[in-house]
Amino acid sequence: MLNTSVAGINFKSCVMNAAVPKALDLESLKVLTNSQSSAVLIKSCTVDARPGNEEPRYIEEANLTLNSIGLANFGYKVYLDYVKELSELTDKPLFISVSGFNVDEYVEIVKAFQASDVALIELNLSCPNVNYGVVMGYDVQLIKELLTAVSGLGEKPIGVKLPPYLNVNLQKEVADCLNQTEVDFITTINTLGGGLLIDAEKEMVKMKAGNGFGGVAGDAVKPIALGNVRRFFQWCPQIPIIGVGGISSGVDVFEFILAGASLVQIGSCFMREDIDCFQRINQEFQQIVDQKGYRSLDDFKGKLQLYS
Ligand code: RRO
Repeated sequence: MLNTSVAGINFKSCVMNAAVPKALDLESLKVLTNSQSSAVLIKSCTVDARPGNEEPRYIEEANLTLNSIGLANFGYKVYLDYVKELSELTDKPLFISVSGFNVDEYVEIVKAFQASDVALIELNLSCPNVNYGVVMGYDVQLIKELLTAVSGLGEKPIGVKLPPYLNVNLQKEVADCLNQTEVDFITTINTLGGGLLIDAEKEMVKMKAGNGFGGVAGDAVKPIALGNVRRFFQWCPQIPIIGVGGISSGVDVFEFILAGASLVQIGSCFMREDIDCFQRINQEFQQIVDQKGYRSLDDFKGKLQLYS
């Protein structure tokens, strides 16, 4: 399997889990340690425990998913204990995804995990389902303030999980801001917020949570994810990129790496297929790499060609 590295941390393959509801409780996380996911990422935690939104809060359709989980989690102190236990079970890199409702909350949680056994810290700036859908990653000033506040709290690499940018001007401003701050990796994209699914027969929204509104993921968002990866790769050449959004096959992984990703995360497909998806996707990806005769990721990473 082709290995990769992000911010000085090595991964045995390019495929890992995304921060989805199956990566929240200790049992599920233990199962992930025994899977072919090359890392274990724990879904976003906050200062205080949160029950999240009322069910149904996760809907699966043929080519997309919609969720409004509402940042359900046990509070970060519980995850500090999980990290201790998981680090004894696996040598895979452990990621913690961190969410806060203000800069001070991010600082409190980052400080705690800087003193833990996690390998990397992913700041979630893009949950579309809290704060009436107001997303931190759409506010360049706030991104700058947050990254300044969490820098210097420890040695572990800190990255940002960004929302999808449909406004290219804004994406360029964010890219410039990231180039000026100390950010060790970019994870792109979170779900596309403000989606709505309707049951025409019942004349009703399909999801109770979020009054029916939620984040869209799965196949339907893949072109947006690829576009966001590519633009950050071009605009932030020094920052490694973790691609996420609609990846469910080895070809998808290959496409994200061509676009510039160093590593990819699997979300909706992991929810649908469970941990077996990692082995299947790794195998499919390796087959493509072998057929093309590539020996390392650098042989093709970012080397997407223009149409000719
Ligand atoms: O928990 C959620 O509702 C959620 C989060 Br934190 C996120 O980052 N992205 C998403 O689609 N849902």
